[in-house]
Amino acid sequence: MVSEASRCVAAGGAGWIDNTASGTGETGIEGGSTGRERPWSPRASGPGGDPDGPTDQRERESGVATQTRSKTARPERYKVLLYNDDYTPMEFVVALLEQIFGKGPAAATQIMLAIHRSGMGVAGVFVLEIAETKVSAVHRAAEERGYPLRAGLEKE
Ligand code: TYC
Repeated sequence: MVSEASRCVAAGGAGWIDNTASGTGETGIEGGSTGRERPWSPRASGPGGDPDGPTDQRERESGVATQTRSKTARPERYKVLLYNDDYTPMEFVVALLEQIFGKGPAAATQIMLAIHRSGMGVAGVFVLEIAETKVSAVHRAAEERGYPLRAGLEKE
């Protein structure tokens, strides 16, 4: 899922830009004020100007009427789960939590023991592509050594 973090918005009347300087050339975008344009329109000029003010395209071209949306899209995140088994050595799981998931020795040991006792545990939380890469890394490392350790994903 991808969505824009920001977009162009109309400067007119939004109240977040100092309109008093607009239309006088003080914006530094366009000089040649005729005094006829709406005060918030840095590009409208003279009798031929659009009385309705700037279009989105104008705002985009002016490069000034942008605003960061307060509502930012948050990518979905996924838990990477590790499952217990009877054969994978504890030290291997701890090393893997340190190397693949960036845990410190104490946290890695705690997570490993929680998995050992409860059957499953969360190794980390990531956006989907990273989570999938972590799962693959776990499976590859375990298979290289002939251990049956399994990892999986769960949407947060
Ligand atoms: N149960 C394993 C043992 O006793 C250790 C282990 C912990 C295995 C966590 C997998 O995800 C795991 N050697």
